[in-house]
Amino acid sequence: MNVDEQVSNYYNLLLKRNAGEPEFHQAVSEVLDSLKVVLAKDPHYADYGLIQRLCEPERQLIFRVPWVDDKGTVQVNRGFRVQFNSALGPYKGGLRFHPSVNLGIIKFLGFEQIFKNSLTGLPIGGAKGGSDFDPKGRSEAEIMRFCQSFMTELFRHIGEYRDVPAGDIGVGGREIGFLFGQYRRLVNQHESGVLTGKGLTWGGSLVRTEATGYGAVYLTNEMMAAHNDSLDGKRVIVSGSGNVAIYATAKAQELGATVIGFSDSSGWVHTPNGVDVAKLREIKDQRRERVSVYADEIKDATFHSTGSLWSLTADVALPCATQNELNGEHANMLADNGVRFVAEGANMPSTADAIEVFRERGIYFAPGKAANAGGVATSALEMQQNASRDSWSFDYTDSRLQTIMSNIFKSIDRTAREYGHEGNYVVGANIAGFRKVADAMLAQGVI
Ligand code: NDP
Ligand code: 2IT
Repeated sequence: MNVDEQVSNYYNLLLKRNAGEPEFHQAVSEVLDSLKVVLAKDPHYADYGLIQRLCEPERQLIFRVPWVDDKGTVQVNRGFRVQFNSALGPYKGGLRFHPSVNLGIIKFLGFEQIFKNSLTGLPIGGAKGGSDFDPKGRSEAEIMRFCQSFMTELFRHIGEYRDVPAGDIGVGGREIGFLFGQYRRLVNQHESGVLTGKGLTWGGSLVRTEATGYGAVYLTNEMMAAHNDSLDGKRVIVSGSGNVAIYATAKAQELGATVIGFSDSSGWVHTPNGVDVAKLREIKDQRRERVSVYADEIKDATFHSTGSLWSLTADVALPCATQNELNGEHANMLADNGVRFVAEGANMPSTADAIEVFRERGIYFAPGKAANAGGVATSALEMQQNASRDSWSFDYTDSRLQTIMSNIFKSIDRTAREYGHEGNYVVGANIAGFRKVADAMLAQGVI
């Protein structure tokens, strides 16, 4: 059997056993495609059912999350934690609270997390969790009661050496606080290493809040430098306006770029003269309002509820909102309007079609598992600080993050060349992430 047949057998079996989970299929399909060249060169990576084991989570938890809303009505949500792979270290990955969450989405995110965490070079396995709870329009008291109920089941499955959740869409510092409080109460221990993204006075790390956005821009800068370019003076499109988008915007502008647009699920804002980051933070982080409010309050900004953010003329695009937000048509618009570099702050924001267009049209593309790894890497730095009961300065932690992002770029660039796909950072990231996990799994036997 040749490698193509071998890989399509794995994939067809996966489709059959995981029906109705298109995002999970998409994430696995991209990785398996990249692995063909690895299996052709080193067939031992198919030994001992390695690929089948890699695609099957070690453990999948689904649980009921009942809570009482402000009107006294009982609400029932569904909670998930998919503990995908712990060959390199304790399970690690965020929690997402969004009405679209289902098992397939958590599996795609957990699967991506394995390779991302491997690329950081730090000892962390891959996991993801969350709930179909919709925080929009909920009071703070409702969010607290939901978090407490969610943790009342999750607590028995996590721990400093077992599984360390963090934030993702809909889960930021406030939610991590409510989750940590309930965990601490249930186990009667101040086990700070059980969650990351904590507040600075109770075990959190400086730079964790900024890390994903900053890291994505550090990696973009490395990728641009490798092609004799830089962010200085460039026009950048950033999608989303949450944690990742805000700090990607801040760092890109600090490095001399102008961020000319951002968005949320209600529409997008054109900011031809750049973004007032303090204002955006105030509107999104503190007031928790929609992006149109930014355009109401800032003179040069205009809000658009139709059309596409991706139609702006720019040099760089950083999708930082959610999966599959950028399709083939959008990718063509970007190419037509001058974009030469794309880096994914979000997880899998580009569809398979979009990635194909980037490749055909010569756009350099850094996939999420490399470009947004700065968040989880800084979570691992938070774990190091918790383990040593220490806290590091902002500058020291930021310099560690910069080194990690630089090493990730070097590793994906080198690996792409090694396998004959120079400049294809999708192949580079998938293979570099895979090899380390695969070697660990082979060394540890069939488990
Ligand atoms: P936030 O909840 O802070 O912000 C999410 C942003 O994306 C909001 O602007 C939101 O708009 C928008 N968005 C979410 N879902 C949709 C949707 N279905 N359609 C359109 N817009 C949407 O989340 P983060 O910034 O933390 O996460 C953004 C992305 O980055 C996600 O893909 C996440 O997995 C990824 N990521 C996050 C990391 C982290 O450390 N936080 C680390 C690595 C990756 P609205 O408010 O209207 O919903
Ligand atoms: O997708 C991600 O890498 C995250 N949401 C961050 C995970 C973490 O454990 O910090």
